[in-house]
Formats: sequence, structure tokens, C-alpha cells
Amino acid sequence: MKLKTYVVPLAVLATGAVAQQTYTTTFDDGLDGWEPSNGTLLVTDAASGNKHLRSVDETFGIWYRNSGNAEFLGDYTQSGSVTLSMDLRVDLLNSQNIPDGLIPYTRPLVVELRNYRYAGSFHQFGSVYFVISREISELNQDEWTTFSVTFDPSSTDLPEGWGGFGGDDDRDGPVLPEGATFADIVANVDEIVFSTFDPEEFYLFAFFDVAVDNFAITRDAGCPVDLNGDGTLDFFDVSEFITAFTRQDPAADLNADRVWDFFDVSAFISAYNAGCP
Ligand SMILES: [Ca+2]
Ligand SMILES: [Ca+2]
Ligand SMILES: [Ca+2]
Repeated sequence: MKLKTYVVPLAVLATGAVAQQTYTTTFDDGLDGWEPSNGTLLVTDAASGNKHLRSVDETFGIWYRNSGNAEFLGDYTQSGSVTLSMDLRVDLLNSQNIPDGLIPYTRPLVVELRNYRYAGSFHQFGSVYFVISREISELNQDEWTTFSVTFDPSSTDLPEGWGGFGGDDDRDGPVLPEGATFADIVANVDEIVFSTFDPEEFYLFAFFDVAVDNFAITRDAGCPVDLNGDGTLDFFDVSEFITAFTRQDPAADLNADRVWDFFDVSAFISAYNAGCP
């Protein structure tokens, strides 16, 4: 009798989602879904060969918006945290046409996340926005500078420093649409905008010559096995996992295939042993 030898390959288990994913528009391959304000061109630095956007205009403010590239859109609440960032250089931001001479101006840098499902009677969308800096000027950003904001997309209240826009009762300043939480807005991001417009302010004309590059989004899965969300991994998370697994709760479906089986247990054990960042 000839014995057959079966080799059982050890399953190489993927631990569900990658912990952190970053997508960056480098402008090497064109606009990548970004639509800029007037006077913006895709340019190449003569010295470095780097491609970026250059906005030259006399205007109230400049903006770059994207409603076509899914990498920047959709349901942010699936992530434990989200970071939005961009590089900016200010070559000119001043009162070019005032006869008394050039006065340098300061403008904010704002990121806004728009949800068109919250269109109201006066507004076309509901949004949340963050003033990344109030000090954008030709003096402060004469070299490339990276700006970013990181936030918890599941927050129901507006996180520190964030504002809401789109509510009808906004006589005292912009507010979230009635009944909408921060998480409700970022659960369906239809459009993302980087701009020099703070919705709480009004602006006079200024002369802009501004370069921008590397618009990026980082989605961090957070720590999916810290099931009670207290920042440490211990028996209570194991207990919560067993309960969630038994109930077929999505929290225990760690590979997100809507089946509760060995692969989720295995993913839990390996992620638990790996620890949280
Ligand atoms: Ca670039
Ligand atoms: Ca825990
Ligand atoms: Ca599963």
C-alpha cells in the first residue's frame, strides 16, 4: 500500500483591512478629479521637474474641489480616523493694484466636506469644515509647507475646531443642517474642497499666486479589536468579541465578509496578539 502524503498549506491569513491607507494626488498624471478655481494651471517646476497646480488670479479667494475621485469621497465613518493634507506655497498674496504699494494679505486655509443629501431650502448641501490655518501669507509660506488635519469621523458632535454649514437657521453664523451630526455629514462625502474661504468671513479682492500639491487622504482603520474602545486590549475585549461573534454582530466580522467563522476568530487572535498602535 502506498501512503499518500497530503501537505496541508498553512492558511496565510490577511488581517482584514490594511491598518492605514494613504491616497495622494501628486498631479504627475493630471488633475486626478480635482477642479480648481479660475486662473489655475498644471505646471512643472523647471528645477525639480515636480508637477503641481499654480493659481494666479485677482479674486476673493481660490479653491480646489473634487467630486469625481472616489478615493477622496464616500463613507469616512468606516475609518477609525481620517487625515486630510496638502502642500502649499504662496508666491504672492497681496494688494497688487493698490497704488500705495504692496500690502501682504493673510487668508485662511480651509477644508470642507460636502454632503448633497443634506440640501436644504437655502443651501445646496450640508457640510463640515475646518480652518487648517488662519495665517496663509506670502511671508509665512514662501517655501512648500504641509498642512493637515486628523479627526474621528464617527464623532457625533463637531470635533474641536470644526464648523457646520447648511442649516436654514444660520442668522448667527453657519450651522449644521437640522438633525444632522458630524458623522451624518461625513458618512456620505460627495465633494471635498480645499479653499481660502472660511464660511464665517467675507473677503475683499486680493492678488493670488499660489502653488499647491499632494492633496492626500489617509484612512486609518484604528484598532478593530479594541471592541470596548478604551484604548487597551484585555479580557474585556475578548469577552466582547465572543458576545459579538455569537450575536453575529458586524463588530466581530473582522474580515467584513458577512460570515462569522474561523477566519474572524483567527483575525481577532492575530490582531489581538499584534496589539494596537
Ligand atoms: Ca507633484
Ligand atoms: Ca479594550
Ligand atoms: Ca467574517
